[in-house]
Amino acid sequence: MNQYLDINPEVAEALAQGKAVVALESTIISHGMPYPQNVETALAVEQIIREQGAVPATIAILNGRLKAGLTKEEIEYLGKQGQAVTKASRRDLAALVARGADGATTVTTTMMIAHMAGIEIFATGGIGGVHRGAETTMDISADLEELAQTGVMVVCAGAKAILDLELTLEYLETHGVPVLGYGTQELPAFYTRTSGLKVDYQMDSPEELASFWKVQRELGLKSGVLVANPIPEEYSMDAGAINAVIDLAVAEAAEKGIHGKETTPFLLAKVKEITGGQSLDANIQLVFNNAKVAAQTAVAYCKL
Ligand code: PSU
Ligand code: MN
Repeated sequence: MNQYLDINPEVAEALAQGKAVVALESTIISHGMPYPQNVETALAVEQIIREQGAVPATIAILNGRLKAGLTKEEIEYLGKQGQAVTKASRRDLAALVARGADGATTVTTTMMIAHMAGIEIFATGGIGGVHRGAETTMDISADLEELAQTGVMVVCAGAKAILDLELTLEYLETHGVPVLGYGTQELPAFYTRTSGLKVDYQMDSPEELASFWKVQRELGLKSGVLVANPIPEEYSMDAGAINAVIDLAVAEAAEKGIHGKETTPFLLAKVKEITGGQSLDANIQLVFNNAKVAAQTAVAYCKL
């Protein structure tokens, strides 16, 4: 057992008994949404996972400990800290642990810690990817590299059009990461159900996803898999309107010289600022929807 890892007792018991567990990230809490909606959403997501018969494990780094499963108080703490907490990617892990510091885990570090704990299914909102203009900035999220090397199924609502979605798919293809559309042939673009880009395979039920995952593991394929689950129709946004907002945000980031790990939080905050509450509502609903599919898949996977 990893000496730096604390598995919450409820999560540890579920894993020991072969029960369904779903990992959740914490950057979405600290950097992805404002307080108090971030805490309310994080707790509601855990509840949705429980209702499906699985155990939630929200992941973070607290006082230098890698945590798989947080208490309500710990979620509340991260939500209140917001952007004051370090956004922890792969390269931050050792420094934060060595210093006994806190870190909110991105998709990358959530996958890493989930994998250390033996959790194979993870639900989130959107992943990082290849940024627009990456041919000159080289800004490619570590999330894609993690998907290439860590065996965790990530259920998301696609990726935001703040990214170059076409290049993001190319990158995943090169690295052998399967992209599965849940009930769709198209890659959803977070706020919208379509992007005009095709996924590799359409899967229509949690059982189908679970069977796929079992084979992927048994074949010894070490990579993760990306499940792209479209936002429910009733919460989806108008593509023209949201894309115009995203274009403004991307232009402002370039003008201000925003780069590195600040880029994604800057773009997310800008989009939220311009669209007001509407994008936040959509964001919350799609996370709920992903949590449900991930939990149902985890339950189906345990039965195989
Ligand atoms: N995209 C979103 N919401 C998010 C993130 C991305 O729509 O909250 C967060 C996730 O934690 C993701 C991280 O792993 O940003 C990616 O950051 P970067 O692009 O710097 O790799
Ligand atoms: Mn980046």
